[in-house]
Amino acid sequence: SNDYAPMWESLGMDLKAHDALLDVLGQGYQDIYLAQKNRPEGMSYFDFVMSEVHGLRIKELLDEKKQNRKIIGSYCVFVPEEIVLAGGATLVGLCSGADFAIEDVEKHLPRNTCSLIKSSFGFKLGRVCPYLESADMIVGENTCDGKKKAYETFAGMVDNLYVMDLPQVKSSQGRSLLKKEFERFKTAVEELTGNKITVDTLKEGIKVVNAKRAALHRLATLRKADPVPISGLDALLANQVFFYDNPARFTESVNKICDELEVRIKENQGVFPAKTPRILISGCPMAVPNWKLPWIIETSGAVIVGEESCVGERGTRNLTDDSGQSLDELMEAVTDRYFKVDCAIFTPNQKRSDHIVEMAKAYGANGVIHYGLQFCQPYIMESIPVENTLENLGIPCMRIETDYGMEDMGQLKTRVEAFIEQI
Ligand code: BJ8
Repeated sequence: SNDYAPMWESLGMDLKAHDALLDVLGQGYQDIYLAQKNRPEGMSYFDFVMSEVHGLRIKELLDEKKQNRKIIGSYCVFVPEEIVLAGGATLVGLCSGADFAIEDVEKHLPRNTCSLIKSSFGFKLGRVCPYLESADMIVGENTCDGKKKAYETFAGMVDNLYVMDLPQVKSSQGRSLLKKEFERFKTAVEELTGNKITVDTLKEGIKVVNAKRAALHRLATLRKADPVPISGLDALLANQVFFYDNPARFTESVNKICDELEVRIKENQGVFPAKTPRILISGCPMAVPNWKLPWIIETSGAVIVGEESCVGERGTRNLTDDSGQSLDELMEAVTDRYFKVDCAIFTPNQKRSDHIVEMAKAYGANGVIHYGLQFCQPYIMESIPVENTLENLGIPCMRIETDYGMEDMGQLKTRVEAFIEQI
């Protein structure tokens, strides 16, 4: 990895702190991922991607930049990759799943801020995220109050923050706000890249992103089998890499794993034995390297069969209609697609509960574990009606509130084990 030091240095990163981060990440990957048994061979691609997540992939992005291609970073699945690709730019996810520079962060943010927001600040303040440092534009969005207000402070730490407004209600006014914001974003992308977005480029962008999503749909469907052919940890990793990788290569790699899983299913081969208790995870997004809860679940006698999450099915389930003949028709289709995302910042948000029930049934889950990041009001508030809905239908549910710290590992494991025993 030392070969990349000059590259990281050129991005203004703190090499010492970054080395320490990579050590922790590498060790965590070893203990959590490589320690798993019966992994599909195709996962070796993702092992490689993860080992090069701050190396080769960054080099590729910097090579793109040399060719005058712009890099856009985002913290939310509401930022439409279709439009970014149509403008000839590349989108990367910036959400971070590990604590960093906490003391520094708490000079800028109240202590009772969710780990995800704190982590984003920590990676910036600690200068350890090469994606963030490579980005030509960083998109913030008015979602939860935490992020919305944090971006006001974040604007003083970076010089290229663009903030997208978002509706909170799924009304016709809400939809028209989203459409206008997507139009404004399209113009901003055009200005950044100097490329005019056309019917053809937008159609192509839609096709590329739809193909990525369709590959993940295929993977999700294969997890309905019993025994399950892939662990929840590995499926989560594919959903996480979705935000970083070259789109075409990602699609191809996921489809390759699916080919392998189809054979496994035919041969009745699983990653855990048949009849292993099946868990659906629902709630806040899990960004790399936030593998804590899935790891606990899958080392406690259960297997995760789905993620109702933005790093998962909530983020990828809908495709964008690419049949429009004019730019406006295509922009309408993009708007329609994103307007269906049932993030807990929306009120009311019945569709999300419906989707959780639908997923629990479709994947044959014996129980749902609701994952709420501490201090995340939208998801923790919503977890109570979600639990009520599920339990009224006889689907056991456990609500967990945690953060990126490791202090509660033992306690969580005890609770998860008790839940799995009872379902
Ligand atoms: S569309 S889920 S990616 S906003 S965990 S920062 S909600 S306090 S991440 Fe999200 Fe977009 Fe919604 Fe999806 Fe706030 Fe909660 Fe923290 Fe969160």
